[in-house]
Amino acid sequence: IWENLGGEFEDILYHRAEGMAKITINRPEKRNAFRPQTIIEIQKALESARFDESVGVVILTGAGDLAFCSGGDQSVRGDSGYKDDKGTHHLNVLDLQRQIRTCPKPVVAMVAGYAIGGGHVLHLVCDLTIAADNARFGQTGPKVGSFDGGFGASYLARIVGQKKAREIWFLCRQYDAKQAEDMGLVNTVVPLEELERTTVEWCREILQHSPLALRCLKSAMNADCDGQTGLQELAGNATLLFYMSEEAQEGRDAYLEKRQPDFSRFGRNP
Ligand code: 2NE
Repeated sequence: IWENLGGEFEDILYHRAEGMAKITINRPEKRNAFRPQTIIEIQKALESARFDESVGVVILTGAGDLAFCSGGDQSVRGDSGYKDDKGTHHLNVLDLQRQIRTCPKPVVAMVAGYAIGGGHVLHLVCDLTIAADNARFGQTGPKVGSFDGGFGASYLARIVGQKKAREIWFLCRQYDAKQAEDMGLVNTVVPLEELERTTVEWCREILQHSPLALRCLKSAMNADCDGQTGLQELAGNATLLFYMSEEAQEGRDAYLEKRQPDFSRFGRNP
């Protein structure tokens, strides 16, 4: 079903079908570890999906069956971040995490194999996670000299609870798909061969529903965790809805027509 739109990309694949966009990290020889360029490409594809009015839901996944993503590519890790071709050091996956969270369309992680380290945080910040029965989850930061104290810590704790989040980070164990489901880390677990079919089914169900309602719900749930940034997102949706009303349009029209606005026909609801 997928149409390939990823011609310009080296580290990812970008596909679209029936209102779904699919972004695939395509570095299977490194268990889909990301380098700065990988993140830049995912950001571009996600931006493209956001502005594509035919797209209502985005799938994030990894190439092959062995890994969703194994986090930052340690072979390009410099002394202050991950090095790009010019030698600049990045932690640009943090920008991507925020972009996934603020994307006004649902983002669904489709996980086969390892979701580890920064790759684990990527699935975490997606709205839903569909896992194959071979999926394995975990953080490695304290083992490899790294940590994610942002969403990777506080949002993880919101999802699995404080004790479990501390266990995950302090012990750096791996958890199988069933354990992840029991913790509420993933929405469902399916046999590997049914992973894409199930993910597409879930996306089709989402696509039947009101895009504005989904958008407002996502920002409302973000607002509960994301402080003033979360409130800004929620309030931005209130402004969007207000702009769609005759009452707001009367204000705009009066300004453009150089007259006093007449709001008298609009009710003051209790
Ligand atoms: C993912 C895991 C558990 C897979 O194990 P396995 O046994 O299936 O594969 P293997 O043999 O370890 O890996 C296959 C190839 O992929 C490379 C390996 O070096 C190996 O290469 P070759 O020896 O065949 O040449 N590879 C895998 N992950 C890589 C990585 N992240 N960077 C570079 N090469 C990688 C196992 O591979 C594993 O534990 N990987 C490391 C996971 C990890 O520690 N990730 C970094 C966490 S820190 C982070 O992501 C981060 C952050 O904490 C904060 C901000 C930004 C990033």
